[in-house]
Amino acid sequence: MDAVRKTNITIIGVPLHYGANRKGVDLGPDAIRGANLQDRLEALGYTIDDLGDLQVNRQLQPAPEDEKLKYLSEIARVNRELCASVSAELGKGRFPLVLGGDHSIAIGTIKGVLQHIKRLGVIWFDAHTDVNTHETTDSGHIHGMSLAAALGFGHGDLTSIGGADVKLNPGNVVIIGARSIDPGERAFLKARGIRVFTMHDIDRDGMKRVMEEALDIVSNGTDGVHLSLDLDGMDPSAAPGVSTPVTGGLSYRESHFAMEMLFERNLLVSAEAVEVNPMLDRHNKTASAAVELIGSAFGERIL
Ligand code: B3U
Ligand code: MN
Ligand code: MN
Repeated sequence: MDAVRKTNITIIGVPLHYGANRKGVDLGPDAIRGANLQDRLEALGYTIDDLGDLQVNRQLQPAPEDEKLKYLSEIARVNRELCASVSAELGKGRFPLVLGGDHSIAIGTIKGVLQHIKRLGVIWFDAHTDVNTHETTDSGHIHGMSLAAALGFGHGDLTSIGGADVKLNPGNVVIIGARSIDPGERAFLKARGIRVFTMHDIDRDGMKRVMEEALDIVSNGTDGVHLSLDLDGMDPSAAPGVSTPVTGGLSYRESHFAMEMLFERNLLVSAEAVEVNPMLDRHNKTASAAVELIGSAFGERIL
Protein backbone atom coordinates (compact mmCIF):
# COMPACT_ATOMS: atom_id res chain seq x y z
CA MET A 1 0.00 0.00 0.00
CA ASP A 2 1.39 3.32 -0.99
CA ALA A 3 1.01 5.65 1.92
CA VAL A 4 1.70 9.24 2.51
CA ARG A 5 2.66 9.95 -0.95
CA LYS A 6 -1.07 9.96 -1.51
CA THR A 7 -1.96 13.41 -2.66
CA ASN A 8 -5.73 13.05 -2.41
CA ILE A 9 -7.16 13.56 1.05
CA THR A 10 -10.79 13.01 2.07
CA ILE A 11 -12.00 14.87 5.14
CA ILE A 12 -14.79 13.20 7.14
CA GLY A 13 -16.33 15.04 10.11
CA VAL A 14 -17.85 13.09 13.00
CA PRO A 15 -19.66 15.47 15.39
CA LEU A 16 -20.01 12.92 18.19
CA HIS A 17 -19.76 13.81 21.89
CA TYR A 18 -21.53 10.84 23.48
CA GLY A 19 -18.28 8.93 24.01
CA ALA A 20 -16.97 11.79 26.15
CA ASN A 21 -20.40 12.43 27.71
CA ARG A 22 -19.65 16.13 27.46
CA LYS A 23 -21.17 18.71 25.14
CA GLY A 24 -18.87 20.74 22.91
CA VAL A 25 -16.69 17.99 21.44
CA ASP A 26 -19.40 17.62 18.80
CA LEU A 27 -18.39 21.09 17.57
CA GLY A 28 -14.84 19.86 16.93
CA PRO A 29 -15.12 19.19 13.18
CA ASP A 30 -16.26 22.73 12.37
CA ALA A 31 -13.74 24.27 14.77
CA ILE A 32 -10.95 22.40 12.98
CA ARG A 33 -12.29 23.37 9.56
CA GLY A 34 -12.57 26.95 10.81
CA ALA A 35 -8.87 26.91 11.67
CA ASN A 36 -8.20 26.60 7.90
CA LEU A 37 -7.37 22.94 7.62
CA GLN A 38 -8.17 22.74 3.93
CA ASP A 39 -6.14 25.82 2.91
CA ARG A 40 -3.20 24.58 4.89
CA LEU A 41 -3.20 21.17 3.22
CA GLU A 42 -3.80 22.63 -0.24
CA ALA A 43 -0.79 24.90 0.27
CA LEU A 44 1.25 21.73 0.75
CA GLY A 45 0.07 20.44 -2.61
CA TYR A 46 -2.69 18.06 -1.56
CA THR A 47 -6.08 17.84 -3.22
CA ILE A 48 -8.93 17.86 -0.70
CA ASP A 49 -12.46 16.51 -0.80
CA ASP A 50 -14.52 17.37 2.29
CA LEU A 51 -17.47 14.97 2.65
CA GLY A 52 -19.00 17.05 5.46
CA ASP A 53 -20.22 15.46 8.66
CA LEU A 54 -21.80 12.10 9.46
CA GLN A 55 -25.28 12.40 10.97
CA VAL A 56 -25.47 12.05 14.74
CA ASN A 57 -28.74 11.88 16.72
CA ARG A 58 -28.64 14.94 18.95
CA GLN A 59 -31.77 14.11 20.98
CA LEU A 60 -30.75 11.18 23.17
CA GLN A 61 -31.96 10.98 26.76
CA PRO A 62 -29.14 11.33 29.32
CA ALA A 63 -27.49 8.01 30.16
CA PRO A 64 -27.85 6.73 33.74
CA GLU A 65 -24.91 7.65 35.95
CA ASP A 66 -23.96 4.03 36.68
CA GLU A 67 -24.22 2.88 33.02
CA LYS A 68 -20.93 1.25 31.95
CA LEU A 69 -21.44 1.74 28.21
CA LYS A 70 -23.04 5.16 27.96
CA TYR A 71 -24.82 5.77 24.61
CA LEU A 72 -23.55 2.45 23.23
CA SER A 73 -26.10 2.02 20.45
CA GLU A 74 -25.65 5.50 18.89
CA ILE A 75 -21.86 5.33 19.23
CA ALA A 76 -21.84 1.88 17.58
CA ARG A 77 -24.14 3.07 14.78
CA VAL A 78 -22.05 6.15 13.97
CA ASN A 79 -18.85 4.10 14.07
CA ARG A 80 -20.29 1.53 11.65
CA GLU A 81 -21.02 4.34 9.22
CA LEU A 82 -17.59 5.82 9.72
CA CYS A 83 -15.97 2.43 9.15
CA ALA A 84 -17.82 2.11 5.82
CA SER A 85 -16.93 5.65 4.75
CA VAL A 86 -13.23 5.32 5.63
CA SER A 87 -13.06 1.98 3.85
CA ALA A 88 -14.75 3.41 0.73
CA GLU A 89 -12.30 6.33 0.55
CA LEU A 90 -9.27 4.07 0.94
CA GLY A 91 -10.77 1.87 -1.76
CA LYS A 92 -10.64 4.88 -4.10
CA GLY A 93 -6.97 5.35 -3.28
CA ARG A 94 -7.60 8.36 -1.08
CA PHE A 95 -6.23 9.27 2.35
CA PRO A 96 -8.97 9.46 5.03
CA LEU A 97 -8.55 12.36 7.47
CA VAL A 98 -11.24 12.10 10.16
CA LEU A 99 -12.22 15.04 12.38
CA GLY A 100 -13.78 14.31 15.76
CA GLY A 101 -15.68 14.29 17.83
CA ASP A 102 -14.60 12.31 20.84
CA HIS A 103 -12.03 9.53 20.69
CA SER A 104 -14.65 6.75 20.42
CA ILE A 105 -14.60 7.46 16.67
CA ALA A 106 -11.19 5.78 16.45
CA ILE A 107 -13.06 2.46 16.43
CA GLY A 108 -14.77 3.26 13.14
CA THR A 109 -11.73 4.88 11.59
CA ILE A 110 -9.33 2.06 12.43
CA LYS A 111 -11.78 -0.72 11.53
CA GLY A 112 -12.31 1.01 8.19
CA VAL A 113 -8.58 1.19 7.50
CA LEU A 114 -8.14 -2.45 8.54
CA GLN A 115 -10.51 -3.49 5.71
CA HIS A 116 -7.68 -2.58 3.32
CA ILE A 117 -4.51 -2.75 5.39
CA LYS A 118 -4.51 -5.86 7.54
CA ARG A 119 -1.13 -5.24 9.06
CA LEU A 120 -1.66 -1.72 10.35
CA GLY A 121 0.60 0.19 12.76
CA VAL A 122 -0.99 2.79 15.05
CA ILE A 123 0.45 5.84 16.78
CA TRP A 124 -1.91 6.74 19.62
CA PHE A 125 -1.02 10.26 20.77
CA ASP A 126 -2.90 10.78 24.05
CA ALA A 127 -2.74 11.70 27.75
CA HIS A 128 -4.81 8.55 28.29
CA THR A 129 -4.46 5.02 26.93
CA ASP A 130 -8.13 4.29 26.12
CA VAL A 131 -7.86 0.57 26.84
CA ASN A 132 -10.73 0.27 29.29
CA THR A 133 -13.63 -2.08 28.62
CA HIS A 134 -17.10 -2.06 30.18
CA GLU A 135 -15.60 -4.42 32.76
CA THR A 136 -12.84 -2.05 33.91
CA THR A 137 -14.23 1.45 33.25
CA ASP A 138 -15.13 3.75 36.10
CA SER A 139 -16.77 6.45 33.99
CA GLY A 140 -18.67 4.34 31.43
CA HIS A 141 -17.36 6.74 28.76
CA ILE A 142 -16.69 4.86 25.55
CA HIS A 143 -13.94 7.27 24.44
CA GLY A 144 -11.85 5.56 27.14
CA MET A 145 -12.45 2.15 25.48
CA SER A 146 -11.72 2.77 21.80
CA LEU A 147 -8.19 1.40 21.56
CA ALA A 148 -9.26 -1.74 23.43
CA ALA A 149 -12.14 -2.19 20.97
CA ALA A 150 -9.85 -1.78 17.95
CA LEU A 151 -7.65 -4.49 19.48
CA GLY A 152 -10.70 -6.79 19.76
CA PHE A 153 -11.54 -6.34 23.46
CA GLY A 154 -14.76 -5.04 24.99
CA HIS A 155 -18.43 -5.11 24.09
CA GLY A 156 -19.42 -7.06 20.98
CA ASP A 157 -21.35 -4.11 19.52
CA LEU A 158 -18.01 -2.26 19.33
CA THR A 159 -15.59 -5.09 18.53
CA SER A 160 -17.84 -6.46 15.75
CA ILE A 161 -17.72 -3.21 13.73
CA GLY A 162 -16.16 -4.05 10.37
CA GLY A 163 -15.85 -7.72 11.44
CA ALA A 164 -14.99 -9.20 14.85
CA ASP A 165 -11.87 -10.87 13.47
CA VAL A 166 -10.63 -7.58 11.95
CA LYS A 167 -8.42 -6.08 14.62
CA LEU A 168 -5.11 -4.49 15.45
CA ASN A 169 -2.09 -6.47 16.58
CA PRO A 170 -1.00 -5.10 19.98
CA GLY A 171 2.64 -5.39 18.88
CA ASN A 172 2.01 -2.79 16.16
CA VAL A 173 0.59 -0.11 18.48
CA VAL A 174 2.43 2.59 20.42
CA ILE A 175 0.98 5.16 22.81
CA ILE A 176 2.76 8.49 23.19
CA GLY A 177 2.26 11.11 25.91
CA ALA A 178 0.39 8.98 28.47
CA ARG A 179 0.07 10.32 32.00
CA SER A 180 -3.37 9.20 33.16
CA ILE A 181 -3.79 5.42 33.22
CA ASP A 182 -6.48 3.56 35.20
CA PRO A 183 -5.58 0.41 37.19
CA GLY A 184 -7.47 -1.89 34.81
CA GLU A 185 -5.75 -0.26 31.85
CA ARG A 186 -2.32 -0.80 33.40
CA ALA A 187 -3.06 -4.52 33.68
CA PHE A 188 -4.38 -4.62 30.09
CA LEU A 189 -1.31 -2.87 28.65
CA LYS A 190 1.07 -5.17 30.52
CA ALA A 191 -0.82 -8.34 29.59
CA ARG A 192 -0.79 -7.44 25.87
CA GLY A 193 2.71 -6.00 25.83
CA ILE A 194 1.63 -2.66 24.33
CA ARG A 195 4.48 -0.16 24.19
CA VAL A 196 3.55 2.99 26.09
CA PHE A 197 5.85 6.00 25.97
CA THR A 198 4.76 7.90 29.07
CA MET A 199 5.64 11.50 29.87
CA HIS A 200 8.33 10.05 32.13
CA ASP A 201 9.95 8.31 29.15
CA ILE A 202 9.77 11.51 27.09
CA ASP A 203 11.28 13.58 29.93
CA ARG A 204 14.09 11.05 30.30
CA ASP A 205 14.93 10.20 26.70
CA GLY A 206 13.62 13.17 24.72
CA MET A 207 11.12 13.08 21.86
CA LYS A 208 13.75 12.26 19.25
CA ARG A 209 14.70 8.94 20.82
CA VAL A 210 11.13 8.12 21.73
CA MET A 211 9.86 8.72 18.18
CA GLU A 212 12.73 6.77 16.62
CA GLU A 213 11.78 3.76 18.70
CA ALA A 214 8.05 4.31 18.22
CA LEU A 215 8.40 4.57 14.44
CA ASP A 216 10.52 1.41 14.34
CA ILE A 217 7.79 -0.46 16.23
CA VAL A 218 4.83 0.72 14.13
CA SER A 219 6.64 0.18 10.83
CA ASN A 220 8.04 -3.26 11.62
CA GLY A 221 5.99 -5.86 9.71
CA THR A 222 3.21 -3.45 8.79
CA ASP A 223 1.93 -2.01 5.51
CA GLY A 224 1.02 1.46 6.76
CA VAL A 225 0.48 3.53 9.89
CA HIS A 226 -2.58 5.31 11.28
CA LEU A 227 -2.20 8.44 13.42
CA SER A 228 -4.79 8.81 16.17
CA LEU A 229 -4.22 12.32 17.47
CA ASP A 230 -6.01 13.07 20.75
CA LEU A 231 -5.34 16.75 21.41
CA ASP A 232 -5.27 16.15 25.16
CA GLY A 233 -1.87 14.53 24.60
CA MET A 234 -0.55 18.08 24.40
CA ASP A 235 -0.13 20.10 27.56
CA PRO A 236 -3.27 22.10 28.43
CA SER A 237 -1.22 25.31 28.04
CA ALA A 238 -0.91 24.48 24.33
CA ALA A 239 -4.31 22.79 23.91
CA PRO A 240 -6.76 23.97 26.60
CA GLY A 241 -9.94 23.13 24.70
CA VAL A 242 -10.27 19.40 25.36
CA SER A 243 -12.88 17.48 27.33
CA THR A 244 -10.47 15.93 29.83
CA PRO A 245 -7.28 18.04 30.22
CA VAL A 246 -4.38 16.51 32.16
CA THR A 247 -1.45 18.64 33.31
CA GLY A 248 2.15 17.74 32.49
CA GLY A 249 1.68 17.02 28.80
CA LEU A 250 3.65 17.37 25.59
CA SER A 251 4.85 20.84 24.73
CA TYR A 252 3.97 22.55 21.48
CA ARG A 253 7.41 21.85 20.01
CA GLU A 254 7.67 18.28 21.28
CA SER A 255 4.35 17.55 19.61
CA HIS A 256 5.40 19.17 16.35
CA PHE A 257 8.75 17.43 16.34
CA ALA A 258 6.96 14.09 16.69
CA MET A 259 4.76 14.93 13.68
CA GLU A 260 7.75 16.09 11.63
CA MET A 261 9.59 12.85 12.35
CA LEU A 262 6.47 10.91 11.39
CA PHE A 263 6.30 12.66 8.02
CA GLU A 264 9.97 11.98 7.34
CA ARG A 265 9.36 8.22 7.60
CA ASN A 266 6.60 8.35 5.01
CA LEU A 267 4.36 5.79 6.70
CA LEU A 268 0.93 7.36 7.13
CA VAL A 269 -2.14 5.90 5.43
CA SER A 270 -4.83 7.59 7.56
CA ALA A 271 -5.23 10.03 10.45
CA GLU A 272 -7.75 11.49 12.84
CA ALA A 273 -7.80 14.48 15.21
CA VAL A 274 -10.11 14.12 18.20
CA GLU A 275 -11.34 15.63 21.48
CA VAL A 276 -11.19 19.27 20.35
CA ASN A 277 -13.85 21.05 22.43
CA PRO A 278 -14.35 24.67 21.30
CA MET A 279 -16.72 25.33 24.23
CA LEU A 280 -13.76 24.95 26.60
CA ASP A 281 -11.23 26.64 24.30
CA ARG A 282 -9.85 30.16 23.94
CA HIS A 283 -9.75 31.76 20.48
CA ASN A 284 -9.95 28.34 18.80
CA LYS A 285 -6.42 27.64 20.05
CA THR A 286 -6.86 23.88 20.29
CA ALA A 287 -8.40 23.49 16.83
CA SER A 288 -5.55 25.63 15.50
CA ALA A 289 -3.04 23.40 17.26
CA ALA A 290 -4.73 20.39 15.64
CA VAL A 291 -4.41 21.96 12.18
CA GLU A 292 -0.79 22.92 12.80
CA LEU A 293 0.09 19.40 13.97
CA ILE A 294 -1.67 17.90 10.95
CA GLY A 295 0.32 20.34 8.80
CA SER A 296 3.59 19.02 10.26
CA ALA A 297 2.48 15.41 9.82
CA PHE A 298 1.79 16.19 6.14
CA GLY A 299 5.10 17.82 5.42
CA GLU A 300 5.02 21.43 6.53
CA ARG A 301 8.48 22.70 7.45
CA ILE A 302 9.76 25.80 9.25
CA LEU A 303 12.36 26.48 6.56
N1 B3U B 1 -9.49 6.66 31.64
C1 B3U B 1 -10.64 7.48 31.96
C2 B3U B 1 -10.45 8.90 31.51
C3 B3U B 1 -10.37 9.20 30.07
C4 B3U B 1 -10.06 8.40 29.02
N2 B3U B 1 -10.07 9.13 27.93
C5 B3U B 1 -10.36 10.34 28.27
N3 B3U B 1 -10.57 10.40 29.55
N4 B3U B 1 -10.42 11.40 27.44
C6 B3U B 1 -11.92 6.85 31.39
O1 B3U B 1 -12.97 7.48 31.51
O2 B3U B 1 -11.86 5.74 30.86
MN1 MN C 1 -8.11 9.45 23.86
MN1 MN D 1 -7.17 11.60 25.98
